[in-house]
Amino acid sequence: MKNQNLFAALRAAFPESSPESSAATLDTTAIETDNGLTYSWRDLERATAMMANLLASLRLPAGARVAVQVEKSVEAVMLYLATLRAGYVFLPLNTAYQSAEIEYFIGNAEPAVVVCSSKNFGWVSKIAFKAGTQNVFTLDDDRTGSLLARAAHCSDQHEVVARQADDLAAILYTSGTTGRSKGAMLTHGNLLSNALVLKEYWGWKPGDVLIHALPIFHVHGLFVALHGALINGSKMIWLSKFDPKLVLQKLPEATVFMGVPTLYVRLLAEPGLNREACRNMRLFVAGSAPLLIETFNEWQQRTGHTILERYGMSETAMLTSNPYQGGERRGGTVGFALPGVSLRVQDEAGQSLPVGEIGSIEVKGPNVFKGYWRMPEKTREEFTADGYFRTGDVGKIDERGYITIVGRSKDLIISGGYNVYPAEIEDYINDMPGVAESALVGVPHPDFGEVGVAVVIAKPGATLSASAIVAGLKAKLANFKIPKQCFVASELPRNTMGKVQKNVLREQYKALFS
Ligand code: MLC
Ligand code: AMP
Repeated sequence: MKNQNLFAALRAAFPESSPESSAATLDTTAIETDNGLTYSWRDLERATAMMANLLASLRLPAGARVAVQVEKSVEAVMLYLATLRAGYVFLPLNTAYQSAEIEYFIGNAEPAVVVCSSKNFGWVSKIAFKAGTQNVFTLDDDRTGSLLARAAHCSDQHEVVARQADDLAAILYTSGTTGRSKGAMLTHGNLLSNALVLKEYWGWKPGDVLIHALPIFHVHGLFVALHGALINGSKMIWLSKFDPKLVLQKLPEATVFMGVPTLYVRLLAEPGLNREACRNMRLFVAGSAPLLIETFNEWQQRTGHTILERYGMSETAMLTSNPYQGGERRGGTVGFALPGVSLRVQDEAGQSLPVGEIGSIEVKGPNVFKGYWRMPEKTREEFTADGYFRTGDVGKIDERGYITIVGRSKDLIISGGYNVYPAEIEDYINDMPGVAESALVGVPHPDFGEVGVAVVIAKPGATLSASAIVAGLKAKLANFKIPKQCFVASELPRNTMGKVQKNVLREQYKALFS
């Protein structure tokens, strides 16, 4: 049977093997970085082989997880590709996560290998060794660290390990509305099918150049953008961090850009963003959070380009997309279900709803994940009897088939494209001395789209300080999870059942940042 390893499919698109790009060879540029480095396809081929050989030399058990919390760099991409190549499972972690968060992920996933920044080696290795991890390496964004030092001694020849479509390629932690984060298990088949569909649907072609400006620990930057360029044998302009001025400067050299809505908002604030700057661009993709219609319209006016909005999840990769060609890209909608994806809108009784009616979005397809890591119960709960995954998003389908997301049934705030789970933040606040209870709600924000605002109630006789609560959270949680405002109030609004009315709080604070 053909090797279904995702890496094998990506490598097959490297220029030398591609009949479409006869001018390109393995020695042409695959990645150009913002600090002046260039990497050829041959560099990717060799370095991933060396790192894969290093992983193989560790004699890891089948299905071993390689957990990685490092700054964005080309070497970090190589490590991701090498993990696939060697047949292991990649587990990316947001660099903003602090020790309590990392302790949970490492304890839950039990990775055989952990790779971290050298500045974090002290505390990360302590957590890892305690959890039974035997191999902890460092990797920094200046091409230093023990991982590269060790890989430098390994052979640059490596045969891609055979994997079946159903074998795990990655685990992405995504939090739940209750309880702790869940690891979404994505297979080689999930990721490859999605990459191939998007290559076709978004019209990737020879000569395309992608500006990669997203973090590489979530679906958007790690899979959609990266796989898109690699499976098309396309060059990437690699930005270690999103910087609107730098993107603007690089736009004339590029044809494709992908971003969360905040990136578009920040680019629009640049006076130099105009048609001329976008003259060679072919495609702007937005997703991970709702794109405001104002942003969509202003982008069209300023650049002459219509942003293509799509919709996805960690559990499913990409689900829907506005059309690239042969149809209108409609602002405020996320387009159509991608080829191979079945999407339906259901009522509470599990019946499909007619056109225009609002209900729960459920999906099925080769892109839908295998389940939550070591949580069979939770996995069963999130799938219907006929195999559809419950996204937790609420939406409708219009008469032309365009899907609009109108809200979420899951209690989730999406801030600048990052997910913040109120239950997690509330748990931390509720554990603080003198706190009786708390509620975190999402309110509109001009830059991040939505941000968290905390309302905290003191125990009788206790005095609370909002700034002390925020400081307490900062010491424990990733920075993007910190509420942008915190209020100490006398009570929380409740319905007759005693349930906190978060909608009332959202209404109360909706103009806080306008
Ligand atoms: C940073 N900050 C945020 C934040 N990012 N606050 C809320 N939400 C965010 N997303 C805060 C920090 O806490 C800090 O606050 C201050 O802003 C500056 O931090 P920074 O790191 O310098 O910020 P910046 O570099 O400007 O980052 C903003 C950003 C980044 C928009 C570039 O958040 C980002 O890259 N977002 C993209 C996330 C993404 O890739 N999502 C895809 C998920 S995949 P303080 O107070 O400490 O100074 C997915 C599926 C799908 O959802 O469909 O794609
Ligand atoms: P994550 O768990 O980080 O993968 O986030 C997935 C969630 O992001 C989805 O369930 C949606 O709620 C949201 N999302 C992704 N793309 C879009 C979009 N284009 N519009 C609105 N919400 C989106």
